[in-house]
Amino acid sequence: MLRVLQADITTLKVDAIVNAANESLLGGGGVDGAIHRAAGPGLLAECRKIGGCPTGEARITQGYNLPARRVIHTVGPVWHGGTRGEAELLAACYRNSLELALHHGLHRIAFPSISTGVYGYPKDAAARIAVATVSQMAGSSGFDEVIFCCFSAEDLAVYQQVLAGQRGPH
Ligand code: AR6
Repeated sequence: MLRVLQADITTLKVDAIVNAANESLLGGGGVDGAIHRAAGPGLLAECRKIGGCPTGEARITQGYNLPARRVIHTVGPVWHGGTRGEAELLAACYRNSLELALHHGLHRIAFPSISTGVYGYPKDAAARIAVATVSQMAGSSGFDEVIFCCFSAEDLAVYQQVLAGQRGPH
């Protein structure tokens, strides 16, 4: 089941929240900074041991002081105009994060809008990829709930529009 809501992802009590990280996995600004602040120093210590993550892939850690049990860290593409495989890499982030969740028996998972902040991916195009990729996978496998967690009212409106379009006029 797909859901969209407006919230701070660090407050969600789900099996796993997804972090829009960078390749170092050592923290940063945006949602990454918020997740590290809320989780506490244990998260950074575990991330250091992982030793980084290539763009499009995903890695899993514990949730430490977060209400979510686990954090799935994925690295979205930097937007360069769309000609450097950004769409495929963004889809891979969603796919690899969901595969990791399934592998660890995590059935309620929340995503932020990966790459649409500092990394500059156009919001509408990114939401279409997020919804299409998650619907393809979540439909056929054992997820109870996949949440698109929007930070702003503007992002919420974008996702609502994409989801409405996907459900179609029929
Ligand atoms: N809860 C949910 N969504 C949030 C939160 C929050 N607490 N805070 C921000 N967002 P960004 P990126 C939204 O920039 O574009 C970091 O420095 C935000 O409004 O966090 O993938 C990393 O270390 C936007 O919609 O991630 C990387 O260096 C979305 O999260 C780089 O930024 C993603 O924005 C990654 O850039």
